Amino acid sequence: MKNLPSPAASLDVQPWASTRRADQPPQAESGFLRLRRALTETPLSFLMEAHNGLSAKIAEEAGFEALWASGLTISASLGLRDSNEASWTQVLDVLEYMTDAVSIPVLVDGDTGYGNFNSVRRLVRKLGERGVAGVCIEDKLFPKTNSFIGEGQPLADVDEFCGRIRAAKDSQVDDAFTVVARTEALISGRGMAEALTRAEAYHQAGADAILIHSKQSTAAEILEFTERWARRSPIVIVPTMYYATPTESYRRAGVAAVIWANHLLRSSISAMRVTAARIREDESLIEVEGRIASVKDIFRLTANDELEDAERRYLPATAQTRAIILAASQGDVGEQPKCMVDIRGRSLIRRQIESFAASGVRQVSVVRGYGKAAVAPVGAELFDNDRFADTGEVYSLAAAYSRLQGEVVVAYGDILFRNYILSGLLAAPGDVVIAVDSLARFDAGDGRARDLVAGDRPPAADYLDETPPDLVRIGPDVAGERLAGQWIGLARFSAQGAEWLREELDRLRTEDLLETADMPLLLTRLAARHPVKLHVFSGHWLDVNTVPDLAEARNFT
Ligand code: SPV
Ligand code: MG
Repeated sequence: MKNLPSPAASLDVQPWASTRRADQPPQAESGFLRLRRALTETPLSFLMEAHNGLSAKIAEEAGFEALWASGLTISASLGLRDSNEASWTQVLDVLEYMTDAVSIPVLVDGDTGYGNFNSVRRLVRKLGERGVAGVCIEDKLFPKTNSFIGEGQPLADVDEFCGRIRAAKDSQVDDAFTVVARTEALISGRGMAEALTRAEAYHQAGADAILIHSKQSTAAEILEFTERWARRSPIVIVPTMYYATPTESYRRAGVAAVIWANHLLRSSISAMRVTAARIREDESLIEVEGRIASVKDIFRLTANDELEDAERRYLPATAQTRAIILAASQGDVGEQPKCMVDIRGRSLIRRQIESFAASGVRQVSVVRGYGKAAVAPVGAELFDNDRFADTGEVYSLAAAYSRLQGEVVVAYGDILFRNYILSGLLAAPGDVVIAVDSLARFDAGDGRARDLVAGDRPPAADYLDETPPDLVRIGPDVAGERLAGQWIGLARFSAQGAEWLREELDRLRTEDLLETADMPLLLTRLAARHPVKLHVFSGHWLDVNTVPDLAEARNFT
């Protein structure tokens, strides 16, 4: 330990520290530089273990400034031992998921460097190319064994290991890439003097920081090492075994960074065990549902809203359109909900979802109510109106209020229609457009038709007139020359129309009408404030409300 630079005079100043410019926000720096600063600047930094994209994200959200991509936990999360059973390129693939998921820098546990200086060179190049900010290599032999297994593990020859460090520094693709050299001298029982000698040799070989590891249950030997090291270069520690030592001791000792090396994986193992045992025991999810992260939380962690934004930017307009199918009522077709009746091998709702898909509408929300357990069509998002028995269609629509954004088609869950009707409705101009059959059909029972449409003028008889009337009202008692036909239970709302729709729902709620209102009332009220256009055609649709309707439907397809 001769010819060493003299230790820093003040405990508060790290001699290797650079000064961050006040006008330089950390986000503007590369990940390489941010990791380098985390390891070289006061105050003490904390690196959290992560082993995949999700755990990386969780650590970032918790506020950690950098991640430790642990060899132990990456291996374990793959179901493997910490003995280089995963190849380094497999580890590299995991790292890419992590760096993609977060913007904080990643220091990877590079074990021994996976071989000699030559393996280290390629490793460091590839890490840099994938945006991994630094690597830690340890003075052991490939294949490595975890530090907490056995005693007296063999160590690498000092000169050979220094060659690995120099090879790493010579191969870095960014000047700020960090190489941490880890000595296992204390772990392997070689004593303090050898630990210090090795650390000095690695420092001289170009290591940016020294990781001194210990498996004692107190920090005594770590604190002795740091005192004798006297801040020659940044020190990184891993207090897994001496976890009870107050963190303040590390600050006072001038430690640069603490690695919490495996705690996200270990906590997830505990949580998964509890959940698995509970579900196994109960044969039910009831006890666990409120205690575990929600599915929505998964969507948030994986930034689904960003995908929705991107869809708005990149997909054709209809792919962003959402269908909301109102399927809460029972109907008169027997015990099962009417949307689930079988029509030649496929349920009514499945056929409807397929019609939407055929017109490019692939985002479908279904509002269920009666017999909801039976209503779970694949690919549809589900909302529930559990008060289906004493509320109307509008109350069901309000259950999907959060989806009334952007272009939306609202459909009754009991109708079948030829695809051209929907395509025409999607292409029709207007912020609110309703599909109207000019051949209003009158119920065989009472001779009346529901949902008759009154326009603001008589429908044009002229083939060339392409401007259909605007809606005035929908009701059972429309007659005379303003009768434009029958609303079939399909309506399209542009983003603006959806906003009007939300406003109308808000008004109905304020007026205590939300529970009782039906769609004709809602559309009539909307028409009083905004233009509601008619898309008129003739026939080629039916609704399935009764057993005779069902027979007709089976002929229709
Ligand atoms: C790791 O997290 O893989 C480490 C730290 O190398 S330790 O398990 O303590 O060796
Ligand atoms: Mg390791």
